[in-house]
Amino acid sequence: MNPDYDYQIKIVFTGAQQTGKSYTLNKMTGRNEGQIDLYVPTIGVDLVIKRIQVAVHNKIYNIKLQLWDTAGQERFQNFVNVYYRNASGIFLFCDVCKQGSFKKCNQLIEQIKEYNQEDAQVMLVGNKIGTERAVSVDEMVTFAQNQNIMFTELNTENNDENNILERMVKCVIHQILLDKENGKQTKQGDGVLI
Ligand SMILES: Nc1nc2c(ncn2[C@@H]2O[C@H](COP(=O)(O)OP(=O)(O)OP(=O)(O)O)[C@@H](O)[C@H]2O)c(=O)[nH]1
Ligand SMILES: [Mg+2]
Repeated sequence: MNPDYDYQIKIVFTGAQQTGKSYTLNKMTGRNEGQIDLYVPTIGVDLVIKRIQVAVHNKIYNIKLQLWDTAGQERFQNFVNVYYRNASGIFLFCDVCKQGSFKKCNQLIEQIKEYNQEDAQVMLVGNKIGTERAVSVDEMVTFAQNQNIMFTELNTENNDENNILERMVKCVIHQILLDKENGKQTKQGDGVLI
């Protein structure tokens, strides 16, 4: 039976605790509607499926997204690392009000490099803008440039979360198409990435 999607894409949300990973994912997917502001620490990982359509080079793609929400608490770190495997996209969250959460990105990016062999598209997300900030845009831009990853600031009050998701998915599809063009037999090139 043919699947009802063109690509299945795994995207992981990572970052220090309370950086707003689950909050953002809830807004993207409608999960836990009504209790979205409550802080309930993620225990281990959660999986949410979302289907979207995106246009790349004038073609519409049906995408099945596996969105993996991971725990930021240190005690889960080893457990979480395993989930970077086979991911095509990784959101690396930082709370712009907390320097500690930005420092943690140094550690997390090394773990991503170690556990993700697929060269996932990584996007640093400066979250909670609009509150008193402790991390400057310059610091985050420099980090993103040095690590050769994407960068965005996120204002969920403007419903920006779906824009960053679409941007991520488009980047992943571009990479899949590029790999195909170059005859690179990646898992992505097979059309299904789990
Ligand atoms: N002001 C503000 N608060 C936010 C924003 N995003 C999340 N929060 C709040 O931050 C707290 C933590 O959010 P979570 O999304 O649960 O944090 P998390 O990163 O999933 O944390 P762990 O699961 O422990 O790793 C919650 O109380 C949210 O309401 C934001 O953009 N602005
Ligand atoms: Mg969480």
